[in-house]
Parts: sequence; C-alpha cells; structure tokens
Amino acid sequence: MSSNPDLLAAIPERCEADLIGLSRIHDPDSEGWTRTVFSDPYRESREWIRARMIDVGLEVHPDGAGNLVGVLPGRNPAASPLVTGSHTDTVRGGGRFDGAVGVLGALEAVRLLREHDLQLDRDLLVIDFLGEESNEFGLSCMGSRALAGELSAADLDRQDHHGTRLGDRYAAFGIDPSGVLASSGWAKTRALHRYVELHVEQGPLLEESGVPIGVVTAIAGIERILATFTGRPDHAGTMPMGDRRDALVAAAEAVLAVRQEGCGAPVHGVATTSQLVSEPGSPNVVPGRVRMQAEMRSVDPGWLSEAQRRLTEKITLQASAYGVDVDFEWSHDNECRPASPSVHQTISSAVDSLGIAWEPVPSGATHDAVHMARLCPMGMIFVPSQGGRSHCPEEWSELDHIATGVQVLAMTLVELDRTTD
Ligand code: HGY
Ligand code: MN
Ligand code: MN
Repeated sequence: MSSNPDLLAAIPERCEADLIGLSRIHDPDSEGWTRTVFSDPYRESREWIRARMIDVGLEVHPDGAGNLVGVLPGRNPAASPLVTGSHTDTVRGGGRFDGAVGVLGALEAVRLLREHDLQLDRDLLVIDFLGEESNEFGLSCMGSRALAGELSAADLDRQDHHGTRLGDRYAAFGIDPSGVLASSGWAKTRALHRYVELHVEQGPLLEESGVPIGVVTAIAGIERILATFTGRPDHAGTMPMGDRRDALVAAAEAVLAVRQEGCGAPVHGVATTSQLVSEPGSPNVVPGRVRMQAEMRSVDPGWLSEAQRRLTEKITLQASAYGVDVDFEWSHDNECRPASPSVHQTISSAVDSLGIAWEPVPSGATHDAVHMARLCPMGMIFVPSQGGRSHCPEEWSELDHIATGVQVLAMTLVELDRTTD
C-alpha cells in the first residue's frame, strides 16, 4: 500500500470525528465514560457503530452471540477470511480509547483500502465484540468467547448480585440466549485466516521509550481469587485484643501479601486486590467474616501458577496466627496467549517499511485477541497511552499515534491477505 500523503492526511480527522462521535454516547450520570454491556448507552452505541460500518461499505451481520460483524467482501469468498476488531463497551468510569481505537481504527483501515482501490483476496471481517470488559457475572470477552466456542450453558446460568441470570440479560438486550449457544463457535465452522487487533497499550512502556508503535509479544494470563476469611464476631468494646479472631485484620495482611507477590515477579507479573467486604460491618462488632476479591496476571504461566500456590500458603498461615480460617475460590479468566510469530513479523515489517520505530511489548491487559487466538494466528498493534493510564477518564492517546496505528493495521491486513498458509 503506497503511503500516499494526501490520503493518509485524512486519517487523523476522520478518526477524531469517529472517536468524538462514539464518546458522546455514555451514561451521563457516571463520571468519565461508562458504556457497560447490556446498558442503554451500550445499546445506543451499537446502533451508532452499525451505522458507521454501513457508511464505510461493510455488509453488517449481527451474529447470534451479539457481536456486530461487518464484512468487506474479497475477490475470493471461498478463501478463509481475515479478521480485525475490538470492543466498544467500557468499564464504569472508563475512558474514550480502550477498545474504541480498535473498532474505529478498523473502520478507517477499510476506508483506506477502498480509497487505495485495494480489494483484498479474502473477505475482511470487522467485529465489534460484545462485552469485552469483565462484568458483574465475572465473565470478560463474552462475544469473542462465544465466537470461539468457549461460552457454555453454565455461563448463561451465572448470576449477578441481584440474582439475575446472564442468559436473561442477553434476552432483555434482544439477543436470544439459545442463539448465543447455537451460534457459539460459528467461526470454528469457517476457518479464519488471521486476526489482528489495534489497541491502546493501557500501560507506560511505549511512552517511556518514546516509541509510537508496540507489537505485542504475548497477552497475560489472569487468575482471580475470591477468599473468604472466617473469624468470630465479638463485642468490640469488651473482647481483649489478644483473644480476638478478627477476620478483617487477617484479610488486611492478605492484601499486603497479594501486593508483595505482584512486586516480586521476575518477568511481567502483577497482583491486585480490588475488594474487601467485611461483615457485619458495624463499628462495635469485631469483623467475623471478610470476602476478598483479587487477581494475578502474568505473561509467564510458570510464575502465575507458582504465585497462586505461594499466596494460598502464605495467606492461610498468616490468618491462622489470628485464629482465622480462609477458603479460596480461584477462577481462571484466560490463559497466557503468545502472539503468532508470523503475524508479529508481518506487523513489525509494516512498521519498518514506514521507517517508524517500534518495540515488542507484553500485554498486561486482556483482549478479545486471547480468544480469537484459539481460531487462527493472532497479532496485536499497540499505540501509546498517556501516562500509561487507562480504565479511567484521564485515558488519552494522541491522534497521530492512532493514525499511525491505523496505517500499520491496513498495511498488515494487505500483507496477511497475500499469505497462503
Ligand atoms: O481486564 C482487562 O485487562 C481488559 O481491559 N478487559
Ligand atoms: Mn480493551
Ligand atoms: Mn478494558
């Protein structure tokens, strides 16, 4: 693809217009940008995305799993298709770039292909995946899991803290739950060729090295912990300190143990406690029970499983010193997934041909790419996040970086289209 300066000059303006357009659709009562899955703002934003897909000439087919699938027909419909995309749902109080850059950047890449009269041999699928962010059902990447055949009937029976089933939330959103399972794995029936996702880094590595493009080496695996500390409720005014079985003190030590484990990771590894729920929560009662929610991530699967074992031992031992018992429920969110070396090579060659610097980066954030990697060789392109911030209103990426990322995405798709294996 020639780097025709006139055409490429259009990218920043169009991407900016699309990012502004999408960021107008969010929950007005929540700070930052909130477009959580199944919410009204999310419903509105999907209609907006569908219209943008049609504007750029895609044939839009919502698949049975709630993903919005735009198809750019290739010359050879029998060939296995290329796939790109991301998500447009957000965390609560999130930002304007996480996920949006990948979906809107893919639309811009389609515009560039058309403006350069570049018809691909293969169909190109542009997907806005349903519900990438982790939600109250404890399930992230719902759309890409379904597409990869990883969503089960048991998942649809998951309940939120109101007791509502996930399947019923699909139905209330207008997606037939039986269709979600029936369509699940549709991509397994039609072999996919390659998957590439453009995304903001959501971390500080690219900004620190002053490099505009990251080529992802691997996406971190995630293990989540729900630990229940059982002590003994007592009168806070009369029970001597040495005789207490204070569940919250034991949990507080566990929070520090989680942090210590994360800080000790030799490669990329992090650990975060996100919630402590103390019962009964009255000021005059020694906490009898505490539930702690935490997670660990690493691109090093060996470290991740060892860290789980160490943390379980350490927290149990520490709690016993306070006469507090601990039960652990570990939930596996996703495997650590290396990017395909050949797709990594294609992306980095595209960046080299533009004479732009790039660096290999791990992704501590998870993405739909983790599940798409089950279906075909996967790669990801990162652009810098200002201050490494994300999942917050301050999330920001420079338009010229996004435009470069779009150009690299378009060039990568053209190259991958030519690969045959
Ligand atoms: O949790 C994540 O890493 C992603 O932002 N959903
Ligand atoms: Mn994301
Ligand atoms: Mn996110």
